[in-house]
Amino acid sequence: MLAPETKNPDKGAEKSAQPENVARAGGKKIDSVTLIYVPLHLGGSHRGVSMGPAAMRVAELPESIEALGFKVADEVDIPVPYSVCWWDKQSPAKCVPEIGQVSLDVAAAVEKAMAAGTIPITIGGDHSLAIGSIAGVSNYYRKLNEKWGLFWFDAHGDINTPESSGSGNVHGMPLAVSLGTGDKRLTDLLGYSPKVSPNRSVLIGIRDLDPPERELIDQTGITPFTIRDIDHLGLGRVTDLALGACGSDSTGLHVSFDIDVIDPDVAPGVSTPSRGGLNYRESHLALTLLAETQLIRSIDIVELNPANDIKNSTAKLAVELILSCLGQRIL
Ligand SMILES: [Mn+2]
Repeated sequence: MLAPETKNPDKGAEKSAQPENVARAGGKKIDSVTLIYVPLHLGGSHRGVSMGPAAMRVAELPESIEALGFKVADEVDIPVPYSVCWWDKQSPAKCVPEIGQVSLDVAAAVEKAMAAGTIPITIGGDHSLAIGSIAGVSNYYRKLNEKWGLFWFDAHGDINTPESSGSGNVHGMPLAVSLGTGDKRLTDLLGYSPKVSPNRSVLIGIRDLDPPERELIDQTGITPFTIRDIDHLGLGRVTDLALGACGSDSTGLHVSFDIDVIDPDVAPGVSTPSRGGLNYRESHLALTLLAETQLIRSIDIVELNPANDIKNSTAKLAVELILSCLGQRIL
């Protein structure tokens, strides 16, 4: 049996507590995160997602991050109106003014966290929160005049427009909004659009698309990797190809991870489950490979719905996935 690490002072002295595979800012290893909790349910018709942040706290997210060797520099709770909102005259999309306000708050918190040299981890809540987090990330790099890439993991395209969407739910539109297509009150947040270039954006794990979304993926020019591509090539190869598609000169990567990209047998606590998703190991592998690039600079983890979960198991998995993003290694 191997001796416990505490009985081997040499090993302890050589190894820092913090994993090596972490993002750097200006060549310096980042040693802290900011947790941004967004109990946003207005983008979909599933109120249970508003309990996501609480479930992540119950699953000991802050404690687990600190045990990995990071400081939790700050925990921010973004206020979300809990009233019912609906369509307005300007758009077939629902709750646009309310989501716009939450997006501004999220964008400000994310940008501030990055400027402070921490990794913002935005915890949902439904995927419409990515309109705000990506706006914040975009504004951060824009001021530095640096290039960055977007990794969007999802069972769905999230690339609907108000016109193509059957439901009007904004959580089916945030990728389109970030690429500059959709309700102007959302695309033009912070005064410019698009927030991210399609040439540096990839969509991974898709298997459940609305018919117009196929065309929209084609029109926007984002690089898609379907679940069929993952079956055929393996997730390792797909990740390599995706990194190539994001551009080798990117300073950082934003990971927007919708938990429904994972198979519902493994992650039942989501709003819109879709069979045939990533298995447990694949979901970790994707994030571990990205962590090894030392480029993950900001993270969203979204669509956790504790009302559908079994004994908080999906929240616990989401905590583990964040640790993989932060460079947790087996050896
Ligand atoms: Mn999504």
